[in-house]
Parts: sequence; C-alpha cells; structure tokens
Amino acid sequence: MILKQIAEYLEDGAASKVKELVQQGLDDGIDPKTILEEGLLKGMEIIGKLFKENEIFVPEVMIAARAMNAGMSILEPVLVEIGNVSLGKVVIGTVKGDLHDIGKNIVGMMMKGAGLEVIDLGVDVSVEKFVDEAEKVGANIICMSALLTTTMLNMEVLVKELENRGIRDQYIVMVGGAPVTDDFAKKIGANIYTPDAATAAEVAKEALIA
Ligand code: B1M
Repeated sequence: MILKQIAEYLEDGAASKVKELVQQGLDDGIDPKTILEEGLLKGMEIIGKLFKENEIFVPEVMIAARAMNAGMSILEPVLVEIGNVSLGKVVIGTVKGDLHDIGKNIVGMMMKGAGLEVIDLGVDVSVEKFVDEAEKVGANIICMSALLTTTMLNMEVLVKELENRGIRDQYIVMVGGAPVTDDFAKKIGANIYTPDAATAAEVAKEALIA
C-alpha cells in the first residue's frame, strides 16, 4: 500500500510526501531496494511512458524528477551502505560551448530512475573533463547531450580522444539532443543514439545488463 502511494505521489510531483513515505517505509522495515523498485521506479516508469507518448510535458517531468530526487535523498545513503545501489555508472554532461541542460537533466534523472548511478558534469563540459571524470569514477557509459549544430561536433572529438588514449573499448558512448541523429552517431563512431530521455534510460540499462 505504502509503495503504491509513493509511486502515486511521485507521479503527482508531491516531493515532501514522497520523502515522508520513503522514510516511513524504511522505519516500517521495508527493504530499501523494494522501496526503490516498487515505489519510486514504478512512479518514474509511468512518468517516462506518459512523456514518451506526449501525454505530459517537460514541466510535469521536472516536477516528478524533483519528487524522485527527494525520495532518493533518503534512500540513496541506505542503498549505498548495503551495496545495492546501481547497475552501472554513467557520466553525463552537455558538450563544450553548449549551455542547454533541460534535456540532459531529464535524461540523467530517467537513468537514475532506471537504477543507474549518474554523475552529472553539468554544461559546457570539455572533452578532457568528460574523459578524466569517466576514468576517475570508473564509468561504464559516457553520455553527451548537445542542442546546437555547432557544439554537437565536440562529440566526435571525444570519441577520437578515447581512441588516442587507447581506452575506446572501455566505454559505451551515448549521444543525443535535438540536432543529433542516428546517422550522425554512426558517422562519429558513438555506440548509441536515442531520440528521447525515456529511451535513453531503457537502452542504457539494457546495454549494462547485456
Ligand atoms: Co537555445 N537554441 N540557444 N536556448 N534553445 C535552440 C536549441 C534552437 C534550436 C532554437 C531555434 O533557433 N529554433 C537554436 C539552435 C539552432 C541550431 O544550432 N541549429 C538555439 C540557439 C541558436 C541558442 C543560442 C545560440 C541563442 C543565442 O544566444 N543567440 C543560445 C546558445 C547558448 C549556448 O548554449 N551557448 C541559446 C540559449 C538558450 C537558453 C539559455 C535561452 C535556453 C536554454 C535554457 C537551459 O537549457 N537551461 C534555450 C532554449 C530553452 C532553447 C529551446 C527553445 C528549447 C530547448 C529545450 O530545452 N527543449 C531550443 C528550441 C528547441 O529545441 N525546440 C533552443 C526541451 C528539452 C526537453 O528537449 O533538450 O531536445 P531536448 O532534450 C530531449 C531530447 O533531445 C533528448 O531527450 C530530451 C528529452 O526527451 N536528449 C537526449 C537530450 N540530450 C540527450 C542525450 C542522450 C539521449 C537523449 O544521450 C546521451
């Protein structure tokens, strides 16, 4: 019952209620992983589906994301402690010269919702910073977002940088953003292009499980 309520409050974007019920669930002795999967992730799954089908739009997703983050702020330390936290690590950012972050934030949030550990490097992220941080945290996936036709070219520079450092095979490179296409991704040697945040999270999860 409480798990269903958490999912419903998350869909409604009621951040303080989500936080309160997650804490109550822990106090009642419910397994934190169950709270994550049957509560928070159930809610985010529905949000992702509605967003993909154009039933809801960016503001609703951002509000639900805030509720997800509120719940995760209680759950994450407990999950980390019991070593149950993630399927894999993702570094994500908007490429150098580009300040658009709404889409990138949604992708990151959906990936968190899918059970991945997401390290958000922010906007205007240089190729060196992407690669250095990925190496530092032991990431599995490097995710780049670009909204400008000029800045998307930096995605190719990153693939080349990985090749130059002899570490190309260690990473799955994912790209996206309004001007990015599947053809472009193939041309620059990225592993995965996805057109939207919900698909990005689904595909990243599949790639890590495979
Ligand atoms: Co800018 N802007 N903007 N802008 N802006 C665009 C992108 C533009 C298309 C508008 C236009 O002219 N029609 C145009 C780009 C033209 C081009 O390159 N061909 C443009 C321009 C020109 C500029 C400036 C140069 C304007 C100026 O100053 N003269 C300037 C550049 C600043 C810079 O970055 N250096 C600029 C500035 C801004 C604002 C700061 C005002 C603001 C950004 C605020 C912010 O992000 N915090 C802004 C906005 C809001 C837009 C539009 C209107 C909306 C972008 C957005 O947030 N969409 C945009 C027009 C448009 O796209 N229709 C535009 C909603 C968001 C949810 O979608 O980011 O596409 P999106 O993300 C989607 C998918 O693409 C995908 O998932 C998301 C959700 O499903 N996705 C991924 C994104 N990243 C992914 C990564 C993945 C997978 C999927 O894997 C890693």
